[in-house]
Amino acid sequence: MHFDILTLFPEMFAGPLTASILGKAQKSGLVSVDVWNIRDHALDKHKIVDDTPYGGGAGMVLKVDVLVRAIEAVKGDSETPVIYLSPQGQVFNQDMAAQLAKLPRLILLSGHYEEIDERVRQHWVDFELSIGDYVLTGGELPAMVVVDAVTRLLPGVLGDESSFQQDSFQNGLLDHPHYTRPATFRGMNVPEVLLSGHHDNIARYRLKEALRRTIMRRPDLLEKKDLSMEERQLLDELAAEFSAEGRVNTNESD
Ligand code: 9WO
Repeated sequence: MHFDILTLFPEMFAGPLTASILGKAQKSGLVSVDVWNIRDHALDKHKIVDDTPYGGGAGMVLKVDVLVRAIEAVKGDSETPVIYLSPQGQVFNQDMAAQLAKLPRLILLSGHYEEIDERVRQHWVDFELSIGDYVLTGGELPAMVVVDAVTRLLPGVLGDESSFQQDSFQNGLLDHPHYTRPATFRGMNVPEVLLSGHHDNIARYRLKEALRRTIMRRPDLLEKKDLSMEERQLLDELAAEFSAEGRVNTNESD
């Protein structure tokens, strides 16, 4: 997988892309990233990339000619999709990350402070993605979020033990609780079942706790999900627990 990132602040990308898993994935050749400076495509002697908006108003607008030169220089005659990171895009999620991970190459366009000329959006941008409903100073951090979310899905990037967890999120539930030693800390115990070595019971406990978390914190995720027989049964058990609690959550595990 190859990412081309177009930005006015290439230096913002140095740390996050070279550290940890993203750094390793690049070293091992599973992913490559080129960061390009949009300003290199400004042709005047002051390297101007923006101008005042037609119709007046606050802010500046990134110039169509500069942006199109930058996009065309990177894209060449390839069919690589151009993704613009903006609060006005479709909200990015795990399913989109999985779709993007199937592609050989992506061009990510980050604006900074200013909006882009609408003609770029209409004729050169294929998808507009938002990472959530808030405004940042630019699309650089969102571009890094997309690179991170997509890269970890590429075969070979994560170890084998992690792929189960990925399945667990991709089955549309929040993750179950995790514990490690000691089994007792200041009187707080790890749930018995996790110490039992009984793998079926452990899997069932984890699925139930994943369902509990999802229903308590993100009921919207459950509404979208197709439930298995086991999941329906566990949800019935949880509903019985909730009514026994008289709608007050006294469960120790949450
Ligand atoms: C800047 C500005 C200045 C004066 C008046 C109005 C203004 N609006 C903006 C503005 O919205 N700037 C954005 C900054 C332009 C596009 C790039 N920027 C951006 C991207 N902020 N937040 C994102 C973003 C991208 C993806 N997901 C979440 C947030």
